[in-house]
Amino acid sequence: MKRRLFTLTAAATLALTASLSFAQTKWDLPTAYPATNFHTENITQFAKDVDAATGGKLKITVHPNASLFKAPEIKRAVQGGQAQAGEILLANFQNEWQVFGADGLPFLADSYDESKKLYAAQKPVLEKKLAEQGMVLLYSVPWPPQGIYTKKPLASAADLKGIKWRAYSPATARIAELVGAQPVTVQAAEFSQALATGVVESTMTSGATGVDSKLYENLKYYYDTQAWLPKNAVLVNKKAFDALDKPAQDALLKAAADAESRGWAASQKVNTDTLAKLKANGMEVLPPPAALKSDMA
Ligand code: PCA
Repeated sequence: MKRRLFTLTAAATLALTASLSFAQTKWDLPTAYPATNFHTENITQFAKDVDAATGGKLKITVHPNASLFKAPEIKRAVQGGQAQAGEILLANFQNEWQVFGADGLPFLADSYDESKKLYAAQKPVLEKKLAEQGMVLLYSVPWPPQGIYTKKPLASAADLKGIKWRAYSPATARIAELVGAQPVTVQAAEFSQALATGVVESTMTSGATGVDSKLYENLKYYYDTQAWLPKNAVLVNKKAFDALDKPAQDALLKAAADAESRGWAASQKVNTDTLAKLKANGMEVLPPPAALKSDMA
Protein backbone atom coordinates (compact mmCIF):
# COMPACT_ATOMS: atom_id res chain seq x y z
CA MET A 1 0.00 0.00 0.00
CA LYS A 2 2.77 2.35 1.02
CA ARG A 3 4.62 1.59 -2.15
CA ARG A 4 1.54 2.20 -4.28
CA LEU A 5 0.96 5.56 -2.63
CA PHE A 6 4.54 6.55 -3.30
CA THR A 7 4.25 5.59 -6.95
CA LEU A 8 1.05 7.56 -7.30
CA THR A 9 2.54 10.67 -5.68
CA ALA A 10 5.61 10.45 -7.86
CA ALA A 11 3.46 10.07 -10.96
CA ALA A 12 1.33 13.04 -9.96
CA THR A 13 4.41 15.19 -9.34
CA LEU A 14 5.79 14.22 -12.70
CA ALA A 15 2.55 15.02 -14.47
CA LEU A 16 2.36 18.39 -12.74
CA THR A 17 5.94 19.30 -13.62
CA ALA A 18 5.35 18.24 -17.21
CA SER A 19 2.21 20.34 -17.53
CA LEU A 20 3.91 23.34 -15.92
CA SER A 21 6.94 23.22 -18.19
CA PHE A 22 4.68 22.64 -21.19
CA ALA A 23 2.66 25.73 -20.33
CA GLN A 24 5.64 28.05 -20.03
CA THR A 25 6.95 29.85 -23.10
CA LYS A 26 10.38 31.49 -23.07
CA TRP A 27 11.32 34.24 -25.47
CA ASP A 28 14.54 36.11 -26.10
CA LEU A 29 14.37 39.83 -26.84
CA PRO A 30 17.67 41.34 -28.04
CA THR A 31 18.18 45.11 -28.01
CA ALA A 32 21.20 47.18 -29.10
CA TYR A 33 21.18 49.69 -26.26
CA PRO A 34 22.52 49.56 -22.68
CA ALA A 35 20.40 48.29 -19.77
CA THR A 36 20.25 51.80 -18.25
CA ASN A 37 18.92 53.43 -21.44
CA PHE A 38 15.28 54.52 -21.13
CA HIS A 39 14.18 52.30 -24.04
CA THR A 40 15.73 49.27 -22.38
CA GLU A 41 14.30 50.13 -18.96
CA ASN A 42 10.92 50.39 -20.65
CA ILE A 43 11.34 46.98 -22.32
CA THR A 44 12.39 45.45 -19.01
CA GLN A 45 9.20 46.78 -17.43
CA PHE A 46 7.23 45.46 -20.43
CA ALA A 47 8.72 41.97 -19.90
CA LYS A 48 7.79 42.14 -16.19
CA ASP A 49 4.24 43.21 -17.04
CA VAL A 50 3.89 40.32 -19.49
CA ASP A 51 5.20 37.89 -16.90
CA ALA A 52 2.72 39.15 -14.28
CA ALA A 53 -0.25 39.31 -16.66
CA THR A 54 0.30 35.76 -17.94
CA GLY A 55 0.93 34.34 -14.47
CA GLY A 56 4.50 33.48 -15.47
CA LYS A 57 3.45 31.61 -18.62
CA LEU A 58 5.34 33.91 -20.97
CA LYS A 59 8.87 34.75 -19.86
CA ILE A 60 10.76 37.30 -21.96
CA THR A 61 14.50 37.60 -21.41
CA VAL A 62 15.82 41.01 -22.46
CA HIS A 63 19.40 40.96 -23.84
CA PRO A 64 20.69 44.57 -23.75
CA ASN A 65 23.65 46.28 -25.39
CA ALA A 66 23.84 44.15 -28.54
CA SER A 67 24.91 41.16 -26.41
CA LEU A 68 22.87 38.64 -28.41
CA PHE A 69 22.74 40.26 -31.87
CA LYS A 70 24.29 43.46 -33.19
CA ALA A 71 21.91 46.33 -34.00
CA PRO A 72 21.64 45.73 -37.77
CA GLU A 73 21.11 41.95 -37.25
CA ILE A 74 18.18 42.05 -34.85
CA LYS A 75 15.46 42.50 -37.46
CA ARG A 76 16.56 39.47 -39.45
CA ALA A 77 16.95 37.42 -36.26
CA VAL A 78 13.30 38.09 -35.34
CA GLN A 79 12.17 37.43 -38.91
CA GLY A 80 13.99 34.10 -38.96
CA GLY A 81 12.88 33.12 -35.44
CA GLN A 82 16.42 33.02 -33.95
CA ALA A 83 14.96 35.50 -31.48
CA GLN A 84 11.21 35.47 -30.91
CA ALA A 85 11.16 39.25 -30.31
CA GLY A 86 13.58 42.16 -30.62
CA GLU A 87 14.02 45.92 -30.68
CA ILE A 88 15.20 47.72 -33.82
CA LEU A 89 15.93 51.28 -34.87
CA LEU A 90 13.51 51.70 -37.79
CA ALA A 91 15.74 54.22 -39.61
CA ASN A 92 18.47 51.59 -39.86
CA PHE A 93 16.35 49.85 -42.49
CA GLN A 94 15.65 52.78 -44.78
CA ASN A 95 17.54 51.16 -47.67
CA GLU A 96 15.20 48.18 -47.46
CA TRP A 97 12.08 50.35 -47.59
CA GLN A 98 11.91 54.17 -47.46
CA VAL A 99 9.04 54.29 -44.96
CA PHE A 100 11.27 52.66 -42.31
CA GLY A 101 13.49 55.74 -42.56
CA ALA A 102 10.82 58.46 -42.63
CA ASP A 103 11.43 59.38 -38.99
CA GLY A 104 15.18 59.61 -39.63
CA LEU A 105 14.94 62.49 -42.11
CA PRO A 106 16.02 65.96 -40.93
CA PHE A 107 13.17 68.36 -40.08
CA LEU A 108 10.32 66.23 -41.48
CA ALA A 109 8.96 65.77 -37.92
CA ASP A 110 11.08 67.67 -35.42
CA SER A 111 8.99 67.78 -32.23
CA TYR A 112 7.15 65.20 -30.13
CA ASP A 113 3.80 66.41 -31.55
CA GLU A 114 5.00 66.14 -35.15
CA SER A 115 6.60 62.82 -34.38
CA LYS A 116 3.29 61.48 -33.07
CA LYS A 117 1.55 62.53 -36.30
CA LEU A 118 4.25 60.93 -38.41
CA TYR A 119 3.95 57.71 -36.41
CA ALA A 120 0.17 57.66 -36.91
CA ALA A 121 0.76 57.94 -40.67
CA GLN A 122 3.56 55.33 -40.68
CA LYS A 123 1.94 52.77 -38.39
CA PRO A 124 -0.58 51.07 -40.72
CA VAL A 125 1.99 50.71 -43.49
CA LEU A 126 4.70 49.58 -41.09
CA GLU A 127 2.35 46.92 -39.76
CA LYS A 128 1.51 45.77 -43.27
CA LYS A 129 5.14 45.57 -44.38
CA LEU A 130 6.24 43.80 -41.20
CA ALA A 131 3.34 41.33 -41.55
CA GLU A 132 4.59 40.50 -45.07
CA GLN A 133 7.96 39.82 -43.47
CA GLY A 134 6.42 37.52 -40.84
CA MET A 135 6.52 39.95 -37.93
CA VAL A 136 4.13 41.89 -35.69
CA LEU A 137 4.82 45.44 -34.53
CA LEU A 138 4.29 45.53 -30.76
CA TYR A 139 5.08 49.18 -30.09
CA SER A 140 7.35 52.05 -31.04
CA VAL A 141 8.97 54.86 -29.02
CA PRO A 142 11.03 57.84 -30.27
CA TRP A 143 14.51 58.81 -29.19
CA PRO A 144 14.78 62.42 -28.01
CA PRO A 145 15.45 65.01 -30.75
CA GLN A 146 18.80 64.78 -32.50
CA GLY A 147 21.58 67.37 -32.19
CA ILE A 148 25.19 67.72 -33.28
CA TYR A 149 28.15 66.82 -31.05
CA THR A 150 31.59 68.19 -31.89
CA LYS A 151 35.03 68.86 -30.45
CA LYS A 152 35.25 72.40 -31.83
CA PRO A 153 32.60 75.13 -32.01
CA LEU A 154 30.54 75.33 -35.21
CA ALA A 155 29.46 78.47 -37.06
CA SER A 156 28.08 76.77 -40.16
CA ALA A 157 28.03 73.38 -41.90
CA ALA A 158 31.35 74.29 -43.56
CA ASP A 159 33.04 73.65 -40.19
CA LEU A 160 32.13 69.96 -40.50
CA LYS A 161 34.23 69.53 -43.66
CA GLY A 162 36.70 66.65 -43.42
CA ILE A 163 35.87 65.64 -39.86
CA LYS A 164 35.26 62.01 -38.89
CA TRP A 165 31.52 61.76 -38.46
CA ARG A 166 29.93 58.85 -36.66
CA ALA A 167 26.78 57.69 -38.49
CA TYR A 168 24.22 55.20 -37.16
CA SER A 169 21.87 54.98 -40.17
CA PRO A 170 21.87 55.56 -43.94
CA ALA A 171 20.44 59.08 -43.44
CA THR A 172 23.12 60.10 -40.91
CA ALA A 173 25.81 58.82 -43.30
CA ARG A 174 24.20 60.83 -46.11
CA ILE A 175 24.34 64.02 -44.02
CA ALA A 176 28.08 63.51 -43.63
CA GLU A 177 28.46 63.19 -47.40
CA LEU A 178 26.41 66.34 -47.99
CA VAL A 179 28.52 68.45 -45.62
CA GLY A 180 31.80 66.92 -46.80
CA ALA A 181 32.54 65.04 -43.56
CA GLN A 182 33.85 61.45 -43.50
CA PRO A 183 31.06 59.07 -42.48
CA VAL A 184 31.93 56.08 -40.29
CA THR A 185 29.03 53.86 -39.26
CA VAL A 186 29.33 52.90 -35.60
CA GLN A 187 26.42 51.51 -33.59
CA ALA A 188 25.73 52.74 -30.05
CA ALA A 189 27.33 49.73 -28.32
CA GLU A 190 30.73 50.55 -29.87
CA PHE A 191 30.46 54.32 -29.79
CA SER A 192 32.50 55.09 -26.64
CA GLN A 193 35.38 53.00 -27.89
CA ALA A 194 35.30 54.55 -31.36
CA LEU A 195 35.51 58.00 -29.78
CA ALA A 196 38.26 57.07 -27.34
CA THR A 197 40.39 55.60 -30.12
CA GLY A 198 39.81 58.57 -32.45
CA VAL A 199 37.91 56.60 -35.10
CA VAL A 200 35.20 59.31 -34.92
CA GLU A 201 35.10 62.88 -33.58
CA SER A 202 31.52 64.07 -34.09
CA THR A 203 27.98 62.75 -34.52
CA MET A 204 24.30 63.53 -34.53
CA THR A 205 22.33 61.80 -31.83
CA SER A 206 20.25 62.51 -28.73
CA GLY A 207 21.13 63.71 -25.25
CA ALA A 208 20.20 60.18 -24.14
CA THR A 209 22.95 58.55 -26.20
CA GLY A 210 25.26 61.42 -25.22
CA VAL A 211 24.86 60.36 -21.60
CA ASP A 212 24.85 56.58 -22.30
CA SER A 213 28.15 56.85 -24.20
CA LYS A 214 29.61 59.62 -21.98
CA LEU A 215 30.24 61.82 -25.01
CA TYR A 216 31.36 64.67 -22.69
CA GLU A 217 34.56 62.72 -22.03
CA ASN A 218 35.75 63.36 -25.60
CA LEU A 219 33.50 66.03 -27.09
CA LYS A 220 32.82 69.57 -25.94
CA TYR A 221 29.82 71.00 -27.82
CA TYR A 222 26.22 69.94 -28.29
CA TYR A 223 24.13 71.92 -30.79
CA ASP A 224 20.49 71.30 -30.01
CA THR A 225 19.18 71.26 -33.60
CA GLN A 226 16.14 69.07 -32.73
CA ALA A 227 16.36 67.80 -36.27
CA TRP A 228 14.37 64.54 -36.06
CA LEU A 229 13.18 61.91 -33.56
CA PRO A 230 14.08 58.42 -34.83
CA LYS A 231 11.99 55.61 -33.38
CA ASN A 232 12.84 52.23 -31.95
CA ALA A 233 10.29 49.50 -32.56
CA VAL A 234 9.72 46.27 -30.66
CA LEU A 235 8.81 43.41 -32.99
CA VAL A 236 7.72 39.85 -32.51
CA ASN A 237 7.96 36.89 -34.85
CA LYS A 238 4.46 36.19 -36.18
CA LYS A 239 4.69 32.41 -35.72
CA ALA A 240 5.83 32.86 -32.11
CA PHE A 241 2.92 35.25 -31.55
CA ASP A 242 0.40 32.89 -33.17
CA ALA A 243 1.65 30.00 -31.01
CA LEU A 244 0.48 31.81 -27.84
CA ASP A 245 -3.00 31.19 -26.51
CA LYS A 246 -5.50 34.04 -26.78
CA PRO A 247 -5.17 35.27 -23.16
CA ALA A 248 -1.36 35.45 -23.54
CA GLN A 249 -1.68 37.31 -26.86
CA ASP A 250 -4.06 39.79 -25.25
CA ALA A 251 -1.74 40.24 -22.25
CA LEU A 252 1.20 40.87 -24.59
CA LEU A 253 -0.68 43.46 -26.66
CA LYS A 254 -1.96 45.23 -23.54
CA ALA A 255 1.55 45.38 -22.03
CA ALA A 256 2.85 46.68 -25.39
CA ALA A 257 0.25 49.47 -25.51
CA ASP A 258 1.22 50.45 -21.95
CA ALA A 259 4.93 50.38 -22.88
CA GLU A 260 4.27 52.64 -25.85
CA SER A 261 2.57 55.39 -23.84
CA ARG A 262 5.09 55.03 -20.97
CA GLY A 263 7.96 55.21 -23.48
CA TRP A 264 6.79 58.40 -25.20
CA ALA A 265 6.47 60.13 -21.81
CA ALA A 266 9.88 58.81 -20.69
CA SER A 267 11.52 60.04 -23.91
CA GLN A 268 10.41 63.63 -23.27
CA LYS A 269 11.58 63.54 -19.68
CA VAL A 270 14.89 61.94 -20.65
CA ASN A 271 15.44 64.70 -23.21
CA THR A 272 15.36 67.39 -20.49
CA ASP A 273 17.26 65.31 -17.93
CA THR A 274 20.07 64.26 -20.23
CA LEU A 275 20.72 67.75 -21.62
CA ALA A 276 21.10 68.87 -17.98
CA LYS A 277 23.46 65.95 -17.34
CA LEU A 278 25.60 66.88 -20.34
CA LYS A 279 25.92 70.42 -18.96
CA ALA A 280 26.71 69.16 -15.47
CA ASN A 281 29.57 67.18 -17.05
CA GLY A 282 31.06 70.26 -18.68
CA MET A 283 29.52 70.10 -22.12
CA GLU A 284 28.40 73.33 -23.82
CA VAL A 285 24.74 72.80 -24.75
CA LEU A 286 23.88 75.45 -27.34
CA PRO A 287 21.16 76.40 -29.79
CA PRO A 288 22.37 75.92 -33.37
CA PRO A 289 23.90 79.05 -34.96
CA ALA A 290 21.55 80.54 -37.59
CA ALA A 291 23.91 79.74 -40.48
CA LEU A 292 24.17 76.09 -39.41
CA LYS A 293 20.41 75.79 -39.19
CA SER A 294 19.83 77.22 -42.64
CA ASP A 295 22.60 75.01 -44.06
CA MET A 296 20.85 71.96 -42.69
CA ALA A 297 17.33 72.86 -43.83
N1 PCA B 1 20.56 57.21 -30.24
C1 PCA B 1 20.83 56.11 -31.12
C2 PCA B 1 19.93 56.32 -32.29
C3 PCA B 1 19.32 57.64 -32.12
C4 PCA B 1 19.73 58.09 -30.78
O1 PCA B 1 19.35 59.11 -30.22
C5 PCA B 1 22.26 56.13 -31.57
O2 PCA B 1 22.92 57.17 -31.52
O3 PCA B 1 22.74 55.09 -32.03
